[in-house]
Amino acid sequence: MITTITLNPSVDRRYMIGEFETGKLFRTSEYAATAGGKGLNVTRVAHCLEAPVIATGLLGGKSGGVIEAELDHAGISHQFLGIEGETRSCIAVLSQDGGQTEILESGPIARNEDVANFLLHYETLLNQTSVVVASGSLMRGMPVDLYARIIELTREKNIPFLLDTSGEALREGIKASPSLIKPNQEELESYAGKSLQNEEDLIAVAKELAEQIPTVVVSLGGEGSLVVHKKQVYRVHLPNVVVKNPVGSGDSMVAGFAVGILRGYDIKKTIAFAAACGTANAMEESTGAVDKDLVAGLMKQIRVVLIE
Ligand code: TA6
Repeated sequence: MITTITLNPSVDRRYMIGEFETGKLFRTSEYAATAGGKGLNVTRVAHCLEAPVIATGLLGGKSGGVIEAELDHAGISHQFLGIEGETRSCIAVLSQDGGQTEILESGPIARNEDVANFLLHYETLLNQTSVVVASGSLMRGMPVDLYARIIELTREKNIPFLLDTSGEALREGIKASPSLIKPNQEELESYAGKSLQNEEDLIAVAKELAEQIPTVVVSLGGEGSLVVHKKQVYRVHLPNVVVKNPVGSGDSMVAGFAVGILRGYDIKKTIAFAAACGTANAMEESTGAVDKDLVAGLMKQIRVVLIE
C-alpha cells in the first residue's frame, strides 16, 4: 500500500484563458475544480496506475467536504483528520500560449492538537503501508520540522519515504534523510542559496544531497530531469509531446517513483516510468491524472542515460 500525506490540501481550480494578462476581465467556460494539493495529485495518479493507495492529511470546512466527496466518487481510499479551518483553494490560469499563472492560498492555521492528533493517526496507518509519499507545503501553524518528525516515525518501520516539498520544510525534512526528494530547479537553488544555471551546478548540489539521501531527483519540466542514485547520475530525456496542462506533472512523477518502488522495478525502469507519468499528466487537460496505457507507451520513448 502507498500512503500519501497531504498536510495542506487544496481545491485546485483551473481556468483556460486564451490570452491572459493582468488588469483585464476574462470570461471562460473552460474551467474545473479537482481535489488537489501535491499529495492528492500523487494519490490520483497512483490510483490511475491501479496501485493500492490511501490518502491522509488534514481537511476542513466545505472545501474539505468537496475533496472527500471527489475521492469517494473516484473510489480512492482516504482517512483525513478534520480541522476547524477551511481547506484552501489554489488557482491555475492556463493560456493558449502555454503560459501558466498560479495563485496558491496559504490555507488554514493548524493548531498544536491538530498536529498531535495527525501524528497519532499516521502511526496507525503505517501498519498497512509499504511506501510513504509526503508532498506539498505545510499548513501555517505546523512546526517547520514536521516532515522530519514524520520521516523519523516512518524510518522506525523501515518504510521508504518520498518527500516533495519546498523552502524550510524541505531543508528540515532533508535532515531526517528521506529515501527520495524531488526538488525542481528553483527549489534546489533556494536550498543551495545560489543560482544554478547549468547542469554541472545542479548535479554538484544533487550529489552533495545524495550523500545522505539515496535518490535525489531534480525535475526540469519539459527539459526532463536529473537523478542521482547510489552515486550514479542519470540524465532523463523526454519525447516531444503536445502539452495541455503541465500543472501536477512533478506530482505525477513522484507518484511514478512510488509505484515503481512498490512494484520493485530496477532504478532505470523506475526513472523511465516516473518520467512517463509526468509527461502523460502534461498531455491531459486535468491536473494530476494519467492514462496508464499512455504511460506504458511513453516509457519506450523516454531516454535514461547514465552520465556519471
Ligand atoms: O504541483 C501542483 C499543485 O499541486 C497545485 O495543484 C496546487 O495544489 C499546488 O501544487 C500546491 O502547492 P503547495 O506547495 O502549496 O502544496
